[in-house]
Amino acid sequence: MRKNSLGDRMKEYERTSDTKLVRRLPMIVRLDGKAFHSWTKKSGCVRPFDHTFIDMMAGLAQYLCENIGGAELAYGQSDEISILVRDDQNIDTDAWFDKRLQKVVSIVASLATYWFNANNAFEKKFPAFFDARAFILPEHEVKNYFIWRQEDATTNSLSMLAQSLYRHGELQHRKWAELQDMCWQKGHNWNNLETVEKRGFCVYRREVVVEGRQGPVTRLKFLIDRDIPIFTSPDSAEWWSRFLKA
Ligand SMILES: Nc1nc2c(ncn2[C@@H]2O[C@H](COP(=O)(O)OP(=O)(O)OP(=O)(O)O)[C@@H](O)[C@H]2O)c(=O)[nH]1
Ligand SMILES: [Mg+2]
Repeated sequence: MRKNSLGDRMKEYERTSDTKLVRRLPMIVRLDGKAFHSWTKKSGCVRPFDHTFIDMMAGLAQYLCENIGGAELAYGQSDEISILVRDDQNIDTDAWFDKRLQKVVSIVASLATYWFNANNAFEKKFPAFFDARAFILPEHEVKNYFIWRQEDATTNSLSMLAQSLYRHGELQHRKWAELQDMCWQKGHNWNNLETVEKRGFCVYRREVVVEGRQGPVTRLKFLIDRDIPIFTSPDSAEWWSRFLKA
């Protein structure tokens, strides 16, 4: 074959944009609903927290964990889901799609878009789309990443509650305690919201007993946890230990 044939030249163009993330380091994949401010409105989502929508997002997180090789933990809040993916379980563990960035993000976004639309539980079914990004980070930042997203969830949660009770102009430049107080004045104590409304949900493997051929057997399955701890709390250290390397 002639060197520098048309195919070689085109493959070279492709190859230079085919980024691979570093092996054996934790990878985070985050997806986010595209223009969900309008999608939730058109679909008739209840404000401030719509449990049909939250259940769809939690079901989506479970589906993604089951379909992303190496997924260990998913954390969801609002219209976003972050997934911790590992490829360092054993010395010969393969990385999902070789950690090729374009493959990973395009497949995750299409898996999400497929599942979410196929399982849309609203009466008015508007098409929904997701973007996805993936990156690696040092082991000691894994927990901090999830703390960052959970703090965002908590701030959003109080804003969502306040926005459902007051006009936009009344809420500008208000501090956390002021917003809480304003909600309380209208009979809504933010502290008494459900955990999933205040800080999101997780999906991770837990033991379940299933019926095998020779009686009940224990299996590990990805399940939704709607009662997750505050990630910065010292009490959550044991909960975290199942996802973090020593
Ligand atoms: N009514 C209702 N809306 C929600 C709920 N959860 C999330 N949303 C909406 O989803 C939006 C998600 O915010 P963003 O992801 O920042 O904004 P976006 O409109 O999706 O825009 P892009 O992500 O940049 O495409 C929120 O601003 C809310 O409007 C819910 O439980 N009920
Ligand atoms: Mg969005």
